[in-house]
Amino acid sequence: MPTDLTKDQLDAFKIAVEQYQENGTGTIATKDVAAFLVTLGYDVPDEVLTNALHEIDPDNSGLIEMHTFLSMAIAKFQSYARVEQIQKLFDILDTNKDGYLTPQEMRRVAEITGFDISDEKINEMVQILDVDGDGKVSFEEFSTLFKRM
Ligand SMILES: [Ca+2]
Ligand SMILES: [Ca+2]
Repeated sequence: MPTDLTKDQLDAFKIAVEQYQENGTGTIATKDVAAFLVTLGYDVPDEVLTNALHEIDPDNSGLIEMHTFLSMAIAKFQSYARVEQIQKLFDILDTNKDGYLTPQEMRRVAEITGFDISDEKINEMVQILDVDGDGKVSFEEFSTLFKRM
């Protein structure tokens, strides 16, 4: 069964998020942001990143809230997301490897990234992404999350 592998992969992703977090404070140092983006599957030019960081951390504190950062990454860097990295992320999240993300699997995304999202919100999110209405999110549907938001 690929279950063990899946758990390892999931842990690896979790570790990546935790690794870039400053001592579990929910913040990330601006100097780590570039490496973190690569882990998440974004290939953002330095110039674009510098401008974005300036906007998100105007007082130059050197620390950014993880939440704020992730929201910004999704909003600003969608055109820099690389398909193969999105696929990798999708594979990690698709714990039973059936090629679809269920609300339960989406829930783990929220848990891993530290978002406090209610089940209603998760279901809502799945409903928005679930274009063909089969109750689960395919890779194509998942990709729109990165392209659209
Ligand atoms: Ca699945
Ligand atoms: Ca679907």
